[in-house]
Amino acid sequence: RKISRWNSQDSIDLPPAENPRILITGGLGQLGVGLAEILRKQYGTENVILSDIKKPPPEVCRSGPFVYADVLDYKNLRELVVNNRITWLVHYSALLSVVGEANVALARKINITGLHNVLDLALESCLRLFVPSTIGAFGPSSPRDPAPDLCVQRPHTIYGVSKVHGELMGEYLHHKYGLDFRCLRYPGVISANTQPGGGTTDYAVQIFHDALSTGHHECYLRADTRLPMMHVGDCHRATVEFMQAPECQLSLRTYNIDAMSFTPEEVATEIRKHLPHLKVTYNPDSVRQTIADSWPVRFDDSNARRDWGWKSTYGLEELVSDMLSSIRDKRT
Ligand code: AKB
Repeated sequence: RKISRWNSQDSIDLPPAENPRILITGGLGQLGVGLAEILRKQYGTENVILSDIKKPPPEVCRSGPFVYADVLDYKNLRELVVNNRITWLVHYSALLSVVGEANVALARKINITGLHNVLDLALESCLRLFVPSTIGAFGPSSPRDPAPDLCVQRPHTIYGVSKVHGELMGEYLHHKYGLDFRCLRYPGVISANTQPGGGTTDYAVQIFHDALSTGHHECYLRADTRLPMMHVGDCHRATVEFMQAPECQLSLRTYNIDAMSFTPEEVATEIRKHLPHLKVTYNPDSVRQTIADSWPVRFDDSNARRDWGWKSTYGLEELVSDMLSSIRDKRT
């Protein structure tokens, strides 16, 4: 798409209106690289820029643009957005629940101050902004089975508090100034290729690696702790479909998305259908168990289904066979 300057014969290049230019913050966490891969297939490699404060591994460098971005540095972020003509921002920088409890001051800085920078920039530069929220945005006084989109949210972790703050700030700026803020509450996300970074649901990734290596998993949650979970493929698809949804279809700006709920015992039983010798011992850790006990056991995602057609594809059976075969493939 070319646009003529009114006073010159020159023309300047603009990205096609339907092709967003996307910046992903916190791109080297559990979700950034996979999401970038999908977005790059749809919108072109050069239109999706991954960023982080860490040095990327060579395969990430080979797969497309990567830049340094510190969400605490507003000028650095603004320069990236302006110089790269960014139109969508996916804000993945955050400290998760367990790491957050171990370092509250840092979690407050990254999850709240960093988010404020991103919100200001999105408003200033008219960006479509995606910020993930989580089952962790609920607390012991929320309805747990299922947790609806709109209900009491009084989380007891700094992670949850920062996520509720993000939901409310984004929605406020949407209502007051028209910011195109979009937020999905993710369940625990399970991926074979990337490690989660210090959350309460991490056991549900580790159990697969342990099942295939030592055959023994020591679980830090009780056997009957039920939590909402999702295969990373569903999580990426939900994010892309939600970002692409026309604004007129969105009756909310923050949606729950659901796929399945299981306990450690249930996932272990399903894994034993493939690996009968898996042994799981339970040694509940008080921090993680208390957090898990305050989170929903199931999500009500009927609004996402109705408004923009969300539908998960992986149940527990599909998740387990995919995880085992993907980890096996990576090991060979
Ligand atoms: C965590 O356990 O902290 C995260 C989450 C559910 O948001 N995986």
